[in-house]
Amino acid sequence: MAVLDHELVSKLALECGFCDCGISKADIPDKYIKNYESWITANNNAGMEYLKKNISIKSISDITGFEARSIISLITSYYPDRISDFKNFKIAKYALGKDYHKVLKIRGQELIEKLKQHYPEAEFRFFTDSVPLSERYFAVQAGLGFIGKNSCLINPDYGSYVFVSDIITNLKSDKYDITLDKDCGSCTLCEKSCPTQALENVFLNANRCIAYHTIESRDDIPENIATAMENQLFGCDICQDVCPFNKDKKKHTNPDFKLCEEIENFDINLLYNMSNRQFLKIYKNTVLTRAGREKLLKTYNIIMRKLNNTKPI
Ligand code: B12
Ligand code: SF4
Ligand code: SF4
Repeated sequence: MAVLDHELVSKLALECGFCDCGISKADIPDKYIKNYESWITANNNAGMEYLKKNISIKSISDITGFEARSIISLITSYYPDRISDFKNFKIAKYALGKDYHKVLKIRGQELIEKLKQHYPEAEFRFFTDSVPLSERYFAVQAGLGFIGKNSCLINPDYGSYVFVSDIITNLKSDKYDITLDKDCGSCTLCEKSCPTQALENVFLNANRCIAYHTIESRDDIPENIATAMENQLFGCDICQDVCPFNKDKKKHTNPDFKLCEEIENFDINLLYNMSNRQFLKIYKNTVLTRAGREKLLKTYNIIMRKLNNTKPI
């Protein structure tokens, strides 16, 4: 059976618009399972029940249906060219460009097509947020960065404002990357800056995380979080903005992650007189649809309440 040529794979990945690429063996070691299990056992997943099923994944081949031998990890910087200046609220940087799931899927498929030209018999499966695996873990194993105390993957060149995606294959590689010998040292800026104290010992407690409450959670934002949060309408970047590893980093060259028109023209007041269906149509190419119109309006209500110093209704 053919063997992946690491140099060739990296070259093709860059051609498809990914910023960096590393290759690791497709193993799920005990360390991974222990980390993951202890995170779930402590209920850090909050209402994201689907994350519990990741515990049962003991082998990557169970997901792919073919024998998984290597994982090609890919990172893509999304630091935008400009930050939109909304008057009363903030939208996290990862949401300022086009929906990364769609953008990266197209790039991933393009990369697979190119790989197929060199390895026609091989199996490849691309994913980004679409299979029950911890993508940061594989990026660390592939030498693309380390996990900071803000729980993000930090790449030495691009910082932490990077998306992670992967291609699983049944091929072995002529070279496997080694993990980087880097860590946060004695810095604890992110832990201290998190307004809701969601970070402890490299792990994030989603019950306390503003990103969870403004994007994923289907429930109302609890009063203790609403009181502590600042003006985050969708997502939160505080623990990354304060990170020294994000200072003076390479800016991205990804037109798809530039501030997109829909976000640049985003006017929260227009959402009041729009149906959910109209909202989904207008914002279909952005990740704002993950929260939806009603959640955005509820969060905005909290932000305005704080701004005007009024009590909850
Ligand atoms: C659920 C989820 C969330 C949840 C929970 C976040 C969390 N920290 O777990 C919420 C909604 C809060 C969230 C928020 C955000 N998310 Co999110 N999210 C995910 C998702 C779907 C699963 C993450 C998961 O499994 N968490 C459970 C924990 C246990 O797993 P983990 O964090 O991956 O941790 C593993 C490693 O860190 C490892 N580990 C820990 N320490 C060490 C040390 C060593 C040496 C090694 C080898 C490994 C290791 O152990 C764990 C596995 O066992 C991933 C996509 C995916 N499938 O991976 C995106 C993902 C993590 N999110 C992403 C992004 C961009 C965000 C936000 C920045 C969005 C925003 N601006 O609001 C924030 C960041 C918040 C933060 N500080 O982490 C990116 C992260 C990119 C990066 N550079 O790290 C991902 C990878 C999506 C992607 N495809 O790019 N997210
Ligand atoms: S994303 Fe915001 S709320 Fe969540 S851990 Fe980071 S600073 Fe805290
Ligand atoms: S702010 Fe400091 S502790 Fe937090 S991730 Fe960055 S370097 Fe690590």
